[in-house]
Amino acid sequence: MILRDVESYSRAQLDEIKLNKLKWVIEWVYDRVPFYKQRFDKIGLKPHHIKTLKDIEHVPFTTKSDLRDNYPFGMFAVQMDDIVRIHASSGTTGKPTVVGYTHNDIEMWAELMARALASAGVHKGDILQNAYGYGLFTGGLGIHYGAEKLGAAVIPMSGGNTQKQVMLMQDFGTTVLTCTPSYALNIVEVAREMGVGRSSLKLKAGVFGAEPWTENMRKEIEEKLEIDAIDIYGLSEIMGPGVAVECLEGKNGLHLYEDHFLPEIIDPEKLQPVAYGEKGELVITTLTKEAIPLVRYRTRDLTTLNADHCVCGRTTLRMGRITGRTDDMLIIRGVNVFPSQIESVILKIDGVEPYYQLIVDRDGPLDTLEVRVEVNDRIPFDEIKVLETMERKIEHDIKDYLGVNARVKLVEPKSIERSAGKAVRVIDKRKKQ
Ligand code: DLL
Repeated sequence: MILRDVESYSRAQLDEIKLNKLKWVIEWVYDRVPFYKQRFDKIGLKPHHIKTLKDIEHVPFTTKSDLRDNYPFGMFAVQMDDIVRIHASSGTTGKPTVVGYTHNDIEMWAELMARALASAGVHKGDILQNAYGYGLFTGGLGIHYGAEKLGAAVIPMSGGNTQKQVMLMQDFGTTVLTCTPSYALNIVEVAREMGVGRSSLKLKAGVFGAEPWTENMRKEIEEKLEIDAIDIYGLSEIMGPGVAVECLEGKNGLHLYEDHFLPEIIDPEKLQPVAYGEKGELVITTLTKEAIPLVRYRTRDLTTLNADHCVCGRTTLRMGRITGRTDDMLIIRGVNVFPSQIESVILKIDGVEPYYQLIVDRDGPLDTLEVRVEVNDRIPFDEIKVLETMERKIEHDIKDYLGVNARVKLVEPKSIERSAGKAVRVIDKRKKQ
């Protein structure tokens, strides 16, 4: 295990680093980004007012719509000739969110991604098959640069072309797979169809993220692939993958790189900070980014932070698994439902596969929720009685756990569309009405 010194600093040392960098970034954005200057001037905030870490609470939040309003480059803090890379994340509607990187930003990102992969147990000598999408999405290139920096051999496969993924995994002796958790399952399925057994693969670990997944999903992937499945988190606005990652030793929360990012958890309604351990929305201030530094960026991701001791020796704050996004929350007849909660219920049931979709609709004034789940091929799909019994059982468990009435519909193996990137879990028909 390789630990950078900074990863095992005392809280006081980490706080000192963070405070110095916080002062730097506040001044950097005030001097260079008109958006921030106007925001700060409006409330009389000057960079020298930031004297302690707690002073961050006086700084206004930044949101995704601020990025959209300043599309494409209005939030950049450097001249365009200092930009060496541009990425963008596509939203469901309208223009994408655009981010830029200076040469130093790319270096920093590669370094953090190398640290993240090392934390997942990857090292020089590993053969890493990178099945995150290459392109405007940050997953592909983000992982790629980090893996090279670490000295691993990267296979830049990108997402899709699943049979070839399996073939190369076998022929090249891939030891580490990086992709979304839903795509990892898709690869497992195709490997089985191709008759490729586990014994012909050298895979030992997977570094999975970019979409919410549950502990039950981790179990499923680890059992099917006989690997360690590590959770990695990030978002384009803040950098891309590598903002936080689990360690191989603990696999219990994601260490957040506090020497580069200042995290807070807030109550998304009251907009006030909450205590360690309490769930809320993750807010991040970048501490070292030059091209597009963001101050108090509201990620919309729901999680917790804790400062508990970790077996790996890292002292940085750990973030809980992301349970959903504030904008992914479905409200079904007044009950708040996150797709990940449904996932954790259905994956406990024997005979179903981890492929599911939630269809939300309206029946007159009432919301309806249909949960489509695939059965595995051991369930006789023509025996209606068996299916009905299973459906009622899952409906009961969902009601019990979430307090919501759902209609469960078991569907045939392989009938739910597979994804090579982020899985589409929700079809909300109400939005089209
Ligand atoms: O998904 C960056 C990334 C690439 C992360 C590869 C990890 C691996 P975006 O496309 O901007 O960037 O989407 C960011 O995805 O705000 C979360 O809602 C979600 N997300 C990312 N990682 C996780 C994770 C990349 N480990 C958005 N668990 C974020 C749950 C995640 N959700």
